[in-house]
Amino acid sequence: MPEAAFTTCPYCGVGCGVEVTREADGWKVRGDDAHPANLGRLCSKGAALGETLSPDGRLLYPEIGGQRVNWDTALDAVADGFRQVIEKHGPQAVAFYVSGQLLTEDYYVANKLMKGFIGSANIDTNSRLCMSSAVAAYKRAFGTDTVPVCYEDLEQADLVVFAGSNAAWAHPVLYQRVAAAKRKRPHMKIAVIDPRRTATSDIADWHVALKPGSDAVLLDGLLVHLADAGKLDETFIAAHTEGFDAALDAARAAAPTLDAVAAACELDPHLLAGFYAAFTDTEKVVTLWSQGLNQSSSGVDKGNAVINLHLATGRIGRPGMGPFSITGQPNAMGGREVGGLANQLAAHMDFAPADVDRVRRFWNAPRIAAAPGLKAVDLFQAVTSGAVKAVWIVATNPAFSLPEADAVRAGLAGCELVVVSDCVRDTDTVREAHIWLPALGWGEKGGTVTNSERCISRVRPFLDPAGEARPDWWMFAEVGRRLGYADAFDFADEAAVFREYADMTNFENDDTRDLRLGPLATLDTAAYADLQPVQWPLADDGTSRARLFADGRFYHPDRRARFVAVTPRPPARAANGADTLVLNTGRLRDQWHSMSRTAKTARLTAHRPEPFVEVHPDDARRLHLADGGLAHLLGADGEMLARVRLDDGQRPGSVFVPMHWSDAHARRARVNALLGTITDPISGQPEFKHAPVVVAPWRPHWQAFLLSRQRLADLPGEYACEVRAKGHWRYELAGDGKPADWGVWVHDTLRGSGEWLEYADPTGGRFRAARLRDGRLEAAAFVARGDSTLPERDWLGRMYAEDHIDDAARMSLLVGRPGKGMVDAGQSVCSCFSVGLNTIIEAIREHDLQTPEAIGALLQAGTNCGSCVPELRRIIAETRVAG
Ligand SMILES: Nc1nc2c(c(=O)[nH]1)N[C@H]1C(S)=C(S)[C@@H](COP(=O)(O)OP(=O)(O)OC[C@H]3O[C@@H](n4cnc5c(=O)[nH]c(N)nc54)[C@H](O)[C@@H]3O)O[C@H]1N2
Ligand SMILES: Nc1nc2c(c(=O)[nH]1)N[C@H]1C(S)=C(S)[C@@H](COP(=O)(O)OP(=O)(O)OC[C@H]3O[C@@H](n4cnc5c(=O)[nH]c(N)nc54)[C@H](O)[C@@H]3O)O[C@H]1N2
Ligand code: SF4
Ligand SMILES: [Mo]
Repeated sequence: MPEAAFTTCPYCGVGCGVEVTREADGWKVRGDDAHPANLGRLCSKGAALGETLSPDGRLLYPEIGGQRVNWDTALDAVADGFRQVIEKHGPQAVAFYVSGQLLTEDYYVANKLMKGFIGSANIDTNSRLCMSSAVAAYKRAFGTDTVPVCYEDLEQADLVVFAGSNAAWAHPVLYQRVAAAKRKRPHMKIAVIDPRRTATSDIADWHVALKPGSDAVLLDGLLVHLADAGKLDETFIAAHTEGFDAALDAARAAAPTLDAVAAACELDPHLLAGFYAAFTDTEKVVTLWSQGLNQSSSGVDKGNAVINLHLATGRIGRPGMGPFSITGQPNAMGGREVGGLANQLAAHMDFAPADVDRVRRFWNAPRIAAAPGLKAVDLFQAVTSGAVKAVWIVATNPAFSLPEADAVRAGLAGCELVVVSDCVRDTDTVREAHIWLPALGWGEKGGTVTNSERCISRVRPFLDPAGEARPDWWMFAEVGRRLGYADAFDFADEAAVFREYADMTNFENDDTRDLRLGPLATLDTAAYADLQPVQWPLADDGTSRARLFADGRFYHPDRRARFVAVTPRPPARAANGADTLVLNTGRLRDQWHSMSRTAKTARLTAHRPEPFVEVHPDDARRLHLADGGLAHLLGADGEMLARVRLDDGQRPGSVFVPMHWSDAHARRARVNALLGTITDPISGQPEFKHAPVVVAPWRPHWQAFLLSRQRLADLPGEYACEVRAKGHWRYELAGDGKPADWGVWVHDTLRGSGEWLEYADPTGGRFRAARLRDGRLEAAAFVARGDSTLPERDWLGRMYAEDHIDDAARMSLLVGRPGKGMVDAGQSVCSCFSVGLNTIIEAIREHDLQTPEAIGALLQAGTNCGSCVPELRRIIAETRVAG
């Protein structure tokens, strides 16, 4: 294996290039200065990649029924299992569920097997939950699923609108590029459309904090405003589009006046007028949208409402402008290219008869699927009903990430055959498998990914495989061979897969499909190994295009784009804002989905260590929710527990819960247990952003936290959460039924040799214990009554770095308060340099710091990836107000 490699970050769709080098103390990860996506930058997650590579927790060997087997046995079992179901019940009774975190090569082979050879289109992907609404919107408008802009457009724009995107946390490097461009060109304006205040709205000139789910009214109103202000591009509309009049009529009906929009969206009319005026008067506008629009029961219409604005003003295909659906996962785009969704075929073909025939001939496919397959939510309902009897789940965790997650899990538990390929041994989905296939992880596997601006980058291996892990494409090819299709799946390596895919993009493509990889179809293995980032479409001579549709030619048969008439629909299940609040869910800065990698590094878990619900102080007062207390959340389909965080940036009547906690890291903290299977009728994308929820205080009889150098299992409590901290594990616990004797229980749980310190106050309900060995802290337990408070965690955790716990520190352990000279840095704010909240507040007070830059100069916080800068600014404001 090499000592250094250039590869691509495995997290978000920005697709940053990274340079990894082996150094004495492990792998060092830096931003690749030459990569066009990030030009050397990395965010907190990318920068911490080197700390996530340890083999602990990995799935290392194939297993059947929990028993280790060899690969041949496992693959034979998969092939036999699928063959038997197909023979008995037909190809519609089997399914694959794959992921935007697969590489293009993996994705391509999976698709070829299911759609071309098994003969069913029951292969869908978690991208269904992610950007299938945007795909459908692009296809309706352009006749092709194509992002017409590039990242530079965001820097060249005079107005960037973030609609339903918290890019500062979800696409940090791209957000940093926008923030830097704004610093350079202060006349550049930013609007953020989001019901809650976010880190992204930190740089907003207009934070349009609209009523949840009301975006279509806002966007329709803007179309009306453009028309009334005489700012339409009549020439473009006439020459290149269809359907404008109907779209404007629908918009007028829904949003006749600015005041009507302000009322419907519950916005200040002045703020709305300011935003509308900026959009109307600025030529170079990029509207970047994400899950706040997509994850909605009318997500496709919302995407089209955005695109309508750009078509109506001709602001498309030219520098600094365009409608930009940003993708979430590292290879969501690659999946779209090779037909990852159940309603597409590979290489931008779909189920039109001519396409089906072309794909059949290209693959020489014996049993090509002729009609779309089941979309994710329907697919798992079919698993539950028994219509699908064998399912192979790859690189995704549906028992965690789909709505009605408990039902999905129950469906898997009742399914005849569940095959799971994953890198880790314990996820909510992996627990339900019959056959486990260990997959190569980041650093071990090679292939390509496509980022949000259509840029294809190489992912390169630099680590030996963990255990017997193998590439996903290889597993599909091996099963294909075992099903009798040796020739079709005879790929020597991933380069061979890539060539075939690239060739398919060129096949009978007389500019009827914009996706073309031209000369990449003939890359030899060496050239593939060296492939530099390259944006499609590629002409035969290798020239690529950063922007599309500049010529006004689209991909509907008549080459004209389509306006779509959008009649706004409210969220399917309404909350009244009083007894039922709107449950909004989404992402945190330092965690990635079910945290299978990001929870491995203490730097990343420190920012938001526990599952929480963010509540506006007014709602909290009304509902008797205390900051730092626990809450019970009841949705239509399930319930959860979470820590309460008060935040006045929350919209009153709405709460925010991060999506990240699953049973692998916490107990009763799966937010998707609450959400119903409401989907967009066209795209099938679930409504993850607005569900009614009842939030009430949950008052446990006892609460506790444990610190331990060893990982612990089987802890008591209705509520439990595991946190990887520096040098130790922390467990946050709370419950009603408590152990008979805390002393006995703690000794049992934290057992081991050494010296015990103990403090018990049975009447006060307090119990504290610590075990020291060779002068170092091994384990500690802090128990209190449910209505009292526990010590701060940060300074206690820091004791794990000490080689000798002196008398003063022992005393501190027992009284639960930092002693003289011990610092309580508080919860982490900057994860790059591990700088805590208390340290920052103190520095602001002591040195009268007024800017994030001043904090950075003193404490380094915010000077590396910059992701915490919005938070620093808020801390400054709040500290200065508090005095
Ligand atoms: N740190 C981190 N980054 C990630 C990921 C991760 O897990 N962690 N995942 C990646 C993936 S797969 C994806 S898809 C992207 C998602 O990236 P984003 O879509 O930016 O992230 P979310 O937090 O899901 O949601 C965005 C915002 O939508 C807002 N919203 C809720 N309701 C509405 C509404 O009615 N209207 C509007 N306008 N906004 C609303 C939410 O308040 C939230 O701030 O992130 C990617 N990047
Ligand atoms: N409430 C709520 N729910 C949501 C969302 C939301 O905003 N709110 N967002 C939705 C969105 S946009 C998304 S994208 C999904 C994400 O949800 P999931 O896809 O379910 O989440 P991950 O934790 O990323 O799961 C990826 C799994 O793949 C494994 N893995 C990683 N690399 C590889 C590989 O190369 N091969 C194999 N075989 N396995 C690998 C990891 O170990 C991990 O277990 O969640 C969706 N669910
Ligand atoms: S922005 Fe961060 S998570 Fe996204 S690709 Fe870049 S380094 Fe990775
Ligand atoms: Mo996503």
